[in-house]
Amino acid sequence: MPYRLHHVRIDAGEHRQPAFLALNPHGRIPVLTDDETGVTLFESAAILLYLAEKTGRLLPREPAARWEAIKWLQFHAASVGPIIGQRVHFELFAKEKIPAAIERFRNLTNSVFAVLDSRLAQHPYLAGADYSIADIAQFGWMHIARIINFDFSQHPHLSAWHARVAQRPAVRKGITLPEPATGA
Ligand SMILES: N[C@@H](CCC(=O)N[C@@H](CS)C(=O)NCC(=O)O)C(=O)O
Repeated sequence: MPYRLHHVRIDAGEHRQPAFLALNPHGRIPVLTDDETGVTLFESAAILLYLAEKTGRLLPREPAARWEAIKWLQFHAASVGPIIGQRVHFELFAKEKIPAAIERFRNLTNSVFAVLDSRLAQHPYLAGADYSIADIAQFGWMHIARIINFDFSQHPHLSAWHARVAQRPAVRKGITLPEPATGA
């Protein structure tokens, strides 16, 4: 689908400006606006469901597989994202290093890695046989985890899935966006 990408500069605080807060009062990326329908959305899981419904793609129609996809999409939104996000905060950014918080979110990260690994031991993709919006959602955090050395190499099925998804042409394009700032 044709789209226009707007790079919201978190480092410059653009996500705290009134123009952006009008789109997402919680001041977080991503946000989707659809000029065709006038729909504005925040929360990546809602955005993915919207795009899947609009295009009729990447969300199985058959009920069992469809609900598997939605379940794993929610697992991303409610568990994996917040847990890794808190680990990033306590381990990398918090000025005060709190050992109990660091240990808690390391343990929780390893626990969600293990859950994903066991699912992917049985199926090539999270919804089952086919790639879906559940994989797109999970890939985002898994890719960041790999980059910042939150190691999941001891989970072979999760690692193989990550490598498989990373090779998809649209994913390869997606991880290069937004393009590096030119300094302009
Ligand atoms: N649950 C939200 C999480 C969004 C989120 O936390 N985005 C981060 C970037 S990955 C952000 O905008 N952070 C800015 C901040 O925390 O000030 C989603 O899945 O869309």
